[in-house]
Amino acid sequence: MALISKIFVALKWVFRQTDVSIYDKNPTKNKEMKLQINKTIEVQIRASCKWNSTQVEISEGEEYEFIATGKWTDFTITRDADGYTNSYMQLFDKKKRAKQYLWFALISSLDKNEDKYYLIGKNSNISFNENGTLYCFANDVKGFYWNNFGHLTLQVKRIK
Ligand SMILES: [Ca+2]
Repeated sequence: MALISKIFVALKWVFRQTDVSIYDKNPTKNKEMKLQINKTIEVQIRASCKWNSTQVEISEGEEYEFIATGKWTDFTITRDADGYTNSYMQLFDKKKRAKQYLWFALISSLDKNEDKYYLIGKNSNISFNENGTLYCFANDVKGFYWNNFGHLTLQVKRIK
């Protein structure tokens, strides 16, 4: 058991070294910005990060198109932004952050609001009726981000 936990600590370290987002390297550049209509930006959403800031500032009445590519890994299960479930994980459904959505589905929130989550998944259009900075995360239990690896690439396009 001790050996297994050492292996995971080592794995976690390796992934941290190889999967560092640009935000970690440039914390001073972490400034919010407004997207113009029809403009697209691309951001990395890390599986091990509870709140990935996209830096996109959203205002009430705006609509965005999201396209997420790539795969990320929950412990041993590698999936895309639409997430997954299975009979074992269903036992813990009540513990995940956005209970109504699948495990490891790509979820967003404005200003880290934990009372209102938006499902992004692989592809979606969302109209927002509130203001705030867009944050994203892999749907998981709060204390279990340590065994998450990899990242998705998310394109955020303002369409209205
Ligand atoms: Ca996990």
